[in-house]
This record gives sequence, structure tokens and C-alpha cells, in this order.
Amino acid sequence: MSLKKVLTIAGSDTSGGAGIQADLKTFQERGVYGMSAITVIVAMDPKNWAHKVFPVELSVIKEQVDTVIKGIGIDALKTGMLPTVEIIEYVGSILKDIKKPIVIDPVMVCKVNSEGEGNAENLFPENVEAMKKYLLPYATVVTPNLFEAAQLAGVTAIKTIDEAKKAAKKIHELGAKYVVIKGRTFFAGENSVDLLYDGKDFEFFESKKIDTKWNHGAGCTFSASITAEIAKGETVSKAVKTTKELISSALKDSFPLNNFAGPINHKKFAVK
Ligand code: PXL
Repeated sequence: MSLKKVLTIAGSDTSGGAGIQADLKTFQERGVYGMSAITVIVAMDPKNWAHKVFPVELSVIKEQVDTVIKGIGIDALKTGMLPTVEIIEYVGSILKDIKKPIVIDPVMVCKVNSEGEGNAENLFPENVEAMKKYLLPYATVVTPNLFEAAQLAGVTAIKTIDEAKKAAKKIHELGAKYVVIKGRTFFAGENSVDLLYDGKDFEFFESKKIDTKWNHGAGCTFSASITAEIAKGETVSKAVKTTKELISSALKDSFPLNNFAGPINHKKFAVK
């Protein structure tokens, strides 16, 4: 059997729950062959879990990307944390020649825990502008959370589903074919709500809110699972539906690693 081949261009999360590690675990569980190009290494201060971010030299990122794109070939690609404008611009330059589905996870911050949408230590406004200019025009799918969606749409905050719909339209205008906004648990009500906009219609994906503070890596895993499903030939809508169900199940089975972080359980992504 030949497996679909999928590349993630993203950062290494030393703690294993997010970033490249989440992507590769998810690819494995979803039955695709995962490959990686590491853009940045993230380590944590053992005392308070403050994130330390070490960008990889551009020439080293290029060597990794060439290995996979020129030396192997892919069926789909996703991006994760891209720490500098230079790296974002380079990644954009390779995306424009790729004729396969591209999923952009516009990672802007690392969450330390689930209290809020993350701290701002990795957020640089110039990176947001670079993502809009160099990445979104080539995105088959872009998967912002509410904070990232607000940044990309140029609004201060998104608090309601109506505001999320407006933001999705703005992000679509930047070139992304499908916009998936992860409302997750942040809208009022019983349900976790994500929305998909294809330039014409909105589709809503709802599941019961799950009360856990151990949700590290949920965003990376979400975009990785969508990438895997599209690589296997699923529609974007079906890929989001499947992924949302699997995220719920993986959140129910999430667990603490220490006092600061706990990942969702990637085993729940196993193909049945
Ligand atoms: O969850 C965002 C994220 C993405 N990529 C890397 C990370 C994190 C958060 O810790 O470390 C490499």
C-alpha cells in the first residue's frame, strides 16, 4: 500500500504536544506518511514554563524543504510556527509553485495554559503582515483561532459568531480558499463552535464544550488532521467534520505532563 505523503513546515515543541511533534503524531494516526522541516525550536523554562524560541537558520530550513519537495514529493503540506518575516517570505516563495493542498495554521502565540488565548511573547505585528502577504494567497485552508482571526482580519477582537463571520470574509479576501475559524469554547453557550467559510457559504461545526485545562497542541493537531484528511482525498468540509469529532475525543482524554502543560491525546486520532 502506498501512503499519502505529507509535509509540515513548523516548529519543534520540546514538550511534545504541539508543533512538529503534534503534526507527526497526528499524521501517523490518520494513516499518512509524515515529513518535517523545522523552522524554530521551542524550549521551556522548567521553573515557570516561559517559552524560549530559537529560530533555525534559513539555509537549514531550505535544505530540509528541498529534501522533501525536490527529493521526494508530497500530496499535501501544512505550515505551523514561522518565527520571522524572512522565514515567512521564504515559505511563501515555495508555496506558490506547489500544486497540492496547502493548510496554513497561522500560529502567532504559544499558549502556556488554557487560561485565555495565550501569552504574547511570540507575537510580532510584522509577522502578521507577512502571513497576509506571503502565505494566505496560496492557502487552500487557513485555520486561525479567534485571536489569530482578529489579527488577520485587522479587528480588535472577535466575541460573537457574527463578528467571526465578518472576519472570515475578510480573511477569504486575502486569498485563502477555505477559512476555518476555531471558535472552540470561546463563544457563549453550551457548545464549542468552529466555522468554515468557502467564499460563498458558512458551515458550522458544533460539539459539547469539554471542561479541561489540558488542551496543549489542540490547534496544531486540528490543522494536521485536516491536512491528512485532504491528502487522502476528503473534501474540506468532511475533513473539518472528522477533525472536530476527533479533537473532542482527544480533549476528553487529555492529561497533565506537569503543573503547566498537558497535551490532548493523539491516540484518539487513530484510523478506525
Ligand atoms: O500551539 C502553538 C505552538 C506551535 N508550534 C510550536 C509550539 C507551540 C506552542 O507551544 O511550541 C513549536
